This record gives sequence, C-alpha cells and structure tokens, in this order.
Amino acid sequence: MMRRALQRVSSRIPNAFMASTSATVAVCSSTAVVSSMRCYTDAKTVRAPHVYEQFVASSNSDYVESLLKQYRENKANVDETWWPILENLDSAAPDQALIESFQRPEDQDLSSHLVTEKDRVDNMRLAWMVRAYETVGHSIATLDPLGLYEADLDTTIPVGLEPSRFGFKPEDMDRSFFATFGGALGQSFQQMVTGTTRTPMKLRDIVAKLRQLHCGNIGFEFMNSGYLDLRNWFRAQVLSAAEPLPAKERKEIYEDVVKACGLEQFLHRKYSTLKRFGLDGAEALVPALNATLSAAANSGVETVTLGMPHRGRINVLVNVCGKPLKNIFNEFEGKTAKEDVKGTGDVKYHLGIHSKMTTRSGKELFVNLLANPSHLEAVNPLVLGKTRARQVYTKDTEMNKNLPILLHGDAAFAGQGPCYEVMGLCELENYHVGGTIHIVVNNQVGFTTDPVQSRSSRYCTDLSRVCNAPVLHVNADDVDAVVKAARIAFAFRKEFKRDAIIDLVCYRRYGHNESDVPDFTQPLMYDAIRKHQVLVDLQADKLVREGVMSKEEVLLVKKEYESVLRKEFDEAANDDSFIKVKSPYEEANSNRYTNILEMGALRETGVAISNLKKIGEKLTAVPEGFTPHPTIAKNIAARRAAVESGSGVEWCLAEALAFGASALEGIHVRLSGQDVERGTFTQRHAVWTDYNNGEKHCSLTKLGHVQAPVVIANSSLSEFAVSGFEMGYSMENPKSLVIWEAQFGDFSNGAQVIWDQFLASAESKWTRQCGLAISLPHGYSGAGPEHSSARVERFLQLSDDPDTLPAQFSASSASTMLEARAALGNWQVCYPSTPANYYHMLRRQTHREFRKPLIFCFSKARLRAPNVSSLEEMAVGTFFLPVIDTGAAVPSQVRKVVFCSGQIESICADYRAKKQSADTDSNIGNDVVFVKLEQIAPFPWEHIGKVINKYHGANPATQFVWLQEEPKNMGMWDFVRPRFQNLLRHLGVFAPNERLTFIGRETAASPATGYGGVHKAEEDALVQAVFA
Ligand SMILES: Cc1ncc(C[n+]2csc(CCOP(=O)(O)OP(=O)(O)O)c2C)c(N)n1
Ligand SMILES: [Mg+2]
Repeated sequence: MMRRALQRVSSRIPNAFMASTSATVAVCSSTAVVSSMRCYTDAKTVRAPHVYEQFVASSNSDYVESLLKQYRENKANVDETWWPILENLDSAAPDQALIESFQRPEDQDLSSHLVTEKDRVDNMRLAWMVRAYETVGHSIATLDPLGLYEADLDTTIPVGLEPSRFGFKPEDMDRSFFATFGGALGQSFQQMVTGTTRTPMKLRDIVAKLRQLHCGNIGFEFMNSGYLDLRNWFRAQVLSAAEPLPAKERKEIYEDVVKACGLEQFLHRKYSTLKRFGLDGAEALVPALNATLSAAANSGVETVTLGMPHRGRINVLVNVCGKPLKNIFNEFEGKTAKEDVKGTGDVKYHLGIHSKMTTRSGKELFVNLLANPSHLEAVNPLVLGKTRARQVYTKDTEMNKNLPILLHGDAAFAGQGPCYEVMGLCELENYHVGGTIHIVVNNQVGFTTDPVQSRSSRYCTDLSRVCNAPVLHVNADDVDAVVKAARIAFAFRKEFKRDAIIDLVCYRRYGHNESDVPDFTQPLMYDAIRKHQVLVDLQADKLVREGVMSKEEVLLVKKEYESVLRKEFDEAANDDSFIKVKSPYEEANSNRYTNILEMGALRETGVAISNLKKIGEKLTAVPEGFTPHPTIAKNIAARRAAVESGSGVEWCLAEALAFGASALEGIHVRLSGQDVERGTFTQRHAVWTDYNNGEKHCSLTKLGHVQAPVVIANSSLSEFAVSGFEMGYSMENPKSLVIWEAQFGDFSNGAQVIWDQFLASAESKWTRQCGLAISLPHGYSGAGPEHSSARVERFLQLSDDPDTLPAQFSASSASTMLEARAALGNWQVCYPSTPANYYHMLRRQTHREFRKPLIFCFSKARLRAPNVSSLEEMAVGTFFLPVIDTGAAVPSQVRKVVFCSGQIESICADYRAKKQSADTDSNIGNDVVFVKLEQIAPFPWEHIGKVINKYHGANPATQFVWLQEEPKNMGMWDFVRPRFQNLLRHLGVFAPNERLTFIGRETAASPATGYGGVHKAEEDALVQAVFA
C-alpha cells in the first residue's frame, strides 16, 4: 500500500520535478553552481534554460550530487530520465551542453544586440527582484480593509523589495530591459509582464507592474507550494488576476453583496438583542463561496460538503445554501419545525442543511453544510470523511465530482489542534479527498484577543506549511479580488488535487456577538470600524464610479432585496410552518417504524458454515510468488486449519470472517486507525507484506468479483482527526461497516470532542444517525496508567440509557427488547469476550433497521488461543449474546454469582483451573459463577433478569456481586449499580436497603499502577475476594 501511495504521489509529480526549482532561480543562480559541476551556461546572452538545467543550480546541488553518486554506483539506482544529464555531468567536456537536444532560443529582437556583461548582471538582478516579489510580495500587499495592521503581523522587518536591494541605481529606473528570463509558461518575462515579446519595459514600469501583480489586494503566497509547473501555473494566475472582471460578473457579485449585507442589516434591525454571530465586515464571504460553487458546478462537481463555524453561518445558509428566509425568521422568533423536534435540538447557528441549488450558470449542485457544535474546527474531519465516502460511492476516482470546503476563523485556524491533524490527512492514500478549499474569515480578532496574543505564526494561515498549500491573502473590501481568489483556489484544487487556502482579511463590525462591547478591548480598531463604509455601499460607489452601474441601478438592486426580506418576514410572522428542505439522503436514515418493538426484531447474523469455509479459504490464500514473513505464514496456516476443521477460530479470524461475509453481502467495510493493518498486538495481519519485495496484499479484498470494497487502513498518528473522519465517512452510507480503532483505548480521549459533541449526541441534536464502531483495546496487564483503560466509564456516562426499570420490561423477547432499546438510545457500549460474539456484534451493526454508534472494548490478552470459537458458533441461527452465563455448575449449589465484563472473568477462571488441577479437590471454586455482560449499554435488563431468577430461584441465599478490574470510580460500576439494584428489587431478590457487593480496585486518581509488583498484588487480591 505504501508503495502504491508513493506511486500515486509521483504520478502526479513528474520525477524530473521532484526538487524545487523555478525559471527565475535558474537564472539567478547560474553563476553560483557548485564547483564540482559545470556551470550550465556560459552564454553571454540570458536565455530560457532547459528544465533539467535548472536543477544544476546551487539550491539543488546536493540533490544532483547525490543522484550522481547513486548513478556512478549503478545506473539503475536513478530514474532513467536523468541518465543523459548525469552522463554529461560526469564525463562530457566542460563546454558541452548538458542536454544534447537543448536549443538556445532564437530571440529575434536580441540577435542584433551584443549583450554586455553588465546587461547580463542587470538581468540577473532583475530576476532576483522578480523572484523576491513572487516570494514575499504578499507581505506588503494591501490586505487590511481598515488599513491598520499587517495581515502577517510582521511590522518590524521591512521587506526589501526596493530596486536598490538588488543592486540597481536610481539611474537604472529609466533603462529598458529586454531580457528573456522566462521558462514560466513557455513565455518570456516580457510576456509574463507585458503580454508581448516585442516591447521592452523601463525598470520603473517593471517595478510598478510587479507591485500591481503581487502587492495589491491579493497577496499570492505560492512559492513554497511545489515544483516548477505548479509555480508557473500560479504565475499565470497572478497575471490573469490583474485583469478586471467583465461588467456582467461585477453586477452579479454586487447582487451577492447586497444580499449578504442586506440580510445582516435586516436581522440586526429586527433582532438586535439576539446572538447571530453575523458576517458584518466579512460579507465578501458570500460572493467568494458562490464563485467557488459556480466554478465547481461548471467543472462537473456534483456535491459540495461544507464545514464552518458560527460566524456568518446564517448568511451562508440563506445566501449560499438556499435555506428559506422564512425558516430563518421563524427560528429567530423561537419557533421550531415540528418534524425536527425529535431529540434535544440545537441553536440555530449550529444547524446544517443539505440542499440542491442551481448556480447562476444553471448548473445543479448538492450543497451539504454539516451541523456542528460550538467546538471550533471540530467538524473539519467529518467534512473530509464524508467527502471521501461520497467519492468512493460515486466512483469519483479523479475526485472531480465531490468537493470539500472548510471555513475557519483566524484565531481558531491558528490555535486549534484539529486543524493541524486534518491538514495532515491531505496526502494520505486512504484519507485524501483531492484537495480541500479553506476559507479563513480573518477578521483580525478572536473574541476579545488580538492576533499577537493568539498566534505565534506570522499569518493565521501558516498551517499551510503542513501540506504546502498555496495561500491567497485577499482584502475583503475588494470583492472582485475576493471572487478572483476563490476562482483561483478552485482551479488550483482541480488542477493539482491539493488544498488551497483563502485568507479573507476583513473585520468584525460588532463584538464577538452582536450584544458584546468590543471597545473594552479593541477601542482603536472599533473607532476605525465605525468610520468604515459597509461593503455594499463601498461596492455600489465603486461600480458607479467605474461606470459599471448607474446610481439608480445599484439602489434598485438593494431595494428589491429589501422588499424580499420584508415579505418573507411578514409571512413568517403570520404563519408558523417551516418550508421543508428535504435532504436527498434523509430517506436512507429515516425511521420508518412507529412501534419500537417492530424495529427490535433481531436479524440473522450467522452465516452458513460452508460459506464461512469458502471465505476462510480465500482469506488464507497466499498469492503465487508472494512470500509472507515466516511467522505470518504460520499464522495463515493456523487460520486455514481452523476454517477447515471448524474450530480454533481466534479473534481476528472471526473478525475477518465477519468482514468477509459482510463484504460479500454488499456491505462496504472500512477499518481505520493507527497500525491496524498488522494490528497493534500483532493480532490482525489483515494486510501482509511480501518478505522479499515489500509488496502489500490484503486477502479481504480478494474474496470474489461481487464483493463490496474492504479497506483496512493504517492512519496518521491522530485520534481526533481520524475518528472524526471515520464518523463523517460512516454517515454517508448507513449500509456500511466503518470502524475506528484506537491504538490503545487510553488514547481515545484525544478524540473526546468527537465522542461528546458528535458521536454521542449527533442524533439527538441534529437527527443524524450513524453506525460508526469504535474499537478500544482495554484491560489491565500491569502495563501502567496509559496502556490499561479505555475509560469505559466515560462512554457509559454518555449513554442516555435510563437507569430505572423500563416501562416495557419483558414486553417481548429479551433480544427484541434489547434491540428496541438500542434503536431508541444514543449508542451502544459492548465488551465482547469471545471471537464468535465479537463476530456477531460486528455483523449486528449493519443487520438491523437502524444505525447506532457502537463503542466496544477488547482485551489484548484474549486475542489468541485458548480464547477461540468454533464456526458452529457463527453459523446460521446463532446470534450475539448480550450476557454469557459461564456457570456449568448446578444452580442450587451456587453461592455467589459474579457479574463482570471482559477479561477479568478469564483471569479468575484461569486461577480456579490452576487451583483445581493443583489441589485434590477438583470442585474448588465451583460454587462461584461468572456471568459476563457482553453488552453494557443499553442495559440487557431481560437477559440479566433471567440469570438472576435462575440462580435466586435455585438458591435464595445466592449472593450477587459486581466484579471489575478498574478502580471503583472508574469502569462500569457507576453505570451498572443503579440498574442492578433496581432490577434486583423488581425481581424481589433484594430488600430496599440491601446492596450489590462491589469487588474491584480502590478509588484512584490514575487508572492503573505503574509498578508490576503492585499490579500483581492488586489482581491477586481481586481474585481472592471473588472466591472468598
Ligand atoms: C474549541 C473552542 N474553544 C473556545 C471557544 C469559544 N469561542 C467561541 S468564538 C471564539 C473566538 C473565535 O475567534 P475566530 O476563530 O477568530 O473567529 P471569529 O469569532 O473572530 O469569527 C472563541 C474563543 C469555542 N467555541 N470553541
Ligand atoms: Mg476572528
């Protein structure tokens, strides 16, 4: 897989361009080539160098020399495109051209000139200057609409772009330059600057042009973004951005501005005391987004998935995504759409929408703005995961049909960790989405905090370095420039399938929210803001001044929109109903059942043994010529023997059988997390690596022609971004089995926001179902505080499962009741202990009428024999067992029933087995019975009730105990205690003042001891207490 990933990247980036270079660099550095190499040009004329020659520049000398070294060792070490150059470097005469085929350009205008050494040096100076503008011109661009600050916070170090810095004298300013620097776009520098090869330019005009191109209202930061072709592509964009937009487009942009400003002003008038986190000061975002969507639709994009914070959300919902104004006004009036009152709901500036819109050019586009919590930037990974899933399902291999857009605040983008984690996914094989467009609403303040206090980087967009994304810094008061920047960003994403960032430098007209007082903290800024014209007026004046529209026309557009606003407002005042914006995917998620018992019927999760055997055969088939590691070869053979014999199925074979059977039923399976291909505990081996050549093989993808895709994907070392990504991925298609696995359960709290704000509550807040499964290694083995506990108590605390006896207790079969409760609850928490039960739990996840997140633990100590199952336990007619009663003894002889979950049962059982074989009394400990809760939430009331009745009925003196490894303030105790108490009382087992006994570790601050000896002593004490 790694190899394929490399191929993917290199197929986009031609070998010869892997190192950074540019045409202008080549000219600049021609005299500075390292001594061991020949200077690529001895020409007295400056001409466009061949692309290969540009490599032999000082900045690349190390690279070229290392190539040369490898080439000398063995030609085959080096890509053959380099051979002629390296050959010439190595052995040709010093004056021989490096590239035989290289032709010096026939420059008609220069042929009659004898170019002097001074000309040559001056041209080099000019090249340096051009490059300097390209590199740092953006830092003196006119970006701040208020004119108060530098967008890059760099006020102390002046950027030296004056001609004198490059060796020019004042008298040079009127000299004409005729140099052909070029290389870029196959054009000469003249073409780049003037659009013609014929006209020489005075130095002062060149400087003016460079200032106009690079230091105007768009600052182009692209020189670090990649290789020569990419830079040249950008140079062309810089040039075209200098062209004014056609009048028709400017009028359309003005209409967007009228709407964006008009809506905020209207809401401000009508609801001045309500928070809306308005877009005032950043209204150019609306035309920017609309321009992006139009460009996207025109180029074949079908779906755009958007993630954004609170700021301007209402405006984006209305003026970009098409949310009816009437609904917005209803929400401001405090009304709620009846069909949405299902769960707990959310505030209006968190809500999402999925709508079909028609762009100005008449193209249709689905726009999906995800609902998000207040947690800034937390929604980002979901947007990417959802986009990726759509790309997979729509076979969008070129990633041209599905586009993700993320909006950010300046402080949040610079400060929030998830931004970094998400940015890091952009080039990864199983996570990349062909580039994300980021738009930062850079209002130069975060709540009350100035940029100098909220970031250490120069720009708020410096996260661009993570993936070398180009950044277009743009002054939000120049709305035409904003639209140009948006179009360039989209075109870049389309061309290079990489992230692009727009830094929309703007201001915030009011406080953090509209009733906040910004003068407490930013008095000077707000003084300037109060004097600053609103964008719509600014733009209207500009259009009138430039003759694009008349005074009457600009007024008319404003008035027309105002009357639309008033009409919708009046309608909302007289009518409580909401206009339904139906998501095309809602059907798939909708709950068609009114009676939960109907939903609760348990579906078949077993598979015919003959089919399991066939799957097992394919799983263990080693391709011809493939050499697995000897240990893996043994593992494969053992798995093959297990499927053939029908017994000895270990944990990950059961998992693979569940994945395989599901894939053959058309269910897409995706397992993602750190090191999941092999498995952290060397348990999975779902992807094999050829011992001889490093090739990868995943037998789960070779089950048959009609199988759904199976993806087992090692992820980046991130919990937040990757689990969020998988949540977004799983939401796209309810008929998929998507699993995120933590390396150890302990690390999953790095994704706590994903659990709290999304997975546990998305359905309740936003009526969105999701079937994501979270796999958490959990269990005490003396490995210390951070390799023991998945903090299962936290997941249980987030469960909305009631702790009182359910009203419909035993209204139907135990399994039906449990399924029904799963359908109603927010998520499930399980800790399966046998391979077969694990298999059924995974299968159950997609074999039901509803989707529900699943959190499950597994024990790393129970991944191999003797913890094995048989195929019979997975066959047709077998199911997930929420409760396993391990008691083989006669119930009347049982004096203690120990309820527990997970590996602790096996620790106690092993102790008892040892004791029995060492002792003459082979019955020792048999009066203690272990009952394992394989599902903890929703609580299996009926299943446990049956167990209690069985033992209490046979022996009323039986004690009931809860056993756990975790300290008393952790683990499952707090969750199970009230439920057990209520159930025991309901069944008449306990009198009201009686208590369920607890066996476990003492309350503690840290989940586990770091001392091996202490761990052992604690464990021994638990076991002793159990059998006491
Ligand atoms: C993770 C997180 N931390 C803190 C907050 C509280 N908060 C809400 S908005 C805000 C300022 C955000 O500044 P910025 O990103 O620049 O966006 P702006 O409000 O300026 O548009 C803060 C700190 C939050 N919502 N989320
Ligand atoms: Mg801000």
